[in-house]
Amino acid sequence: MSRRDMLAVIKLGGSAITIKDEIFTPNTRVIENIAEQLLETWRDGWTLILVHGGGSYGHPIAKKYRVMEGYKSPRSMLGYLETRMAMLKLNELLARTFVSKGLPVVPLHTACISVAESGLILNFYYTSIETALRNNFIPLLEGDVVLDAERGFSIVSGDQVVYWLARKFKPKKVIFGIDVKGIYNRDPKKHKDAVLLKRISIEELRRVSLGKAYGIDVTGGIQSKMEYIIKIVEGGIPVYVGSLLDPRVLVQMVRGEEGQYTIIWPAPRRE
Ligand code: IP8
Repeated sequence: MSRRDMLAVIKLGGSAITIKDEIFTPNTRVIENIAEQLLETWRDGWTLILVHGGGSYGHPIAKKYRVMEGYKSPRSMLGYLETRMAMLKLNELLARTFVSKGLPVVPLHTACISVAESGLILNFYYTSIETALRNNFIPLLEGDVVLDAERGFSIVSGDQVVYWLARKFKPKKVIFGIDVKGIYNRDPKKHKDAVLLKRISIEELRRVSLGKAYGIDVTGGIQSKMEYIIKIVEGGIPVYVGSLLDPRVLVQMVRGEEGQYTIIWPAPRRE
């Protein structure tokens, strides 16, 4: 079996791993549970690449200093650094929890292995990730503030990072862990009768909604997430979307077991 057959790229959404409206507050219970679930999949033999979002660490600081607009003044440089430090803090917290549970994660900060142009990744230094994988580490990347050839610096979402990783490594599956059960026929945060769609095509995905981003989101929230999901599925890779607040769904998604989550399946290829 090739590495690709057991490779999963997993996004750990900021709204699940942090308390989104309380600045610098991790959701410790959820993070510990994620570590336990990841350990089970690791023991099953899965190769993992992890990417986490900003939640109440990166987003409020980036918004305060308008970091997404790039370099404007020396104060904006301070904003870049503050945001970077906030993301480092969250990344370290995750790494320490994961390592304490026995997962050999290696933080590979997106800011150090990529350069952007107008907010879009231009170069990605994959060699670090390849070398980490070859040595049985679990790379841990993040949505980050990245040096930008046009704007000085800009924010690259974890979803964009996941897309680049999927393009390069062609994993068996990409998983987006979020704070709702998956993709619904209507916005579940507004409509009580919204129905979870368990298996859908890209065409159906284009017609439905994950619900509006909750709290501060400087990287385009749900709309931008949908666009990256569509691009990944168009590349022939199934995307799983499910809740990290549920204690078992992450394991179920990695193993492909029955559960309450959504799979967006690529169209069968015509030879
Ligand atoms: O939460 C954004 O990553 P995301 C990271 O995946 C920063 O959109 C720096 C706000």
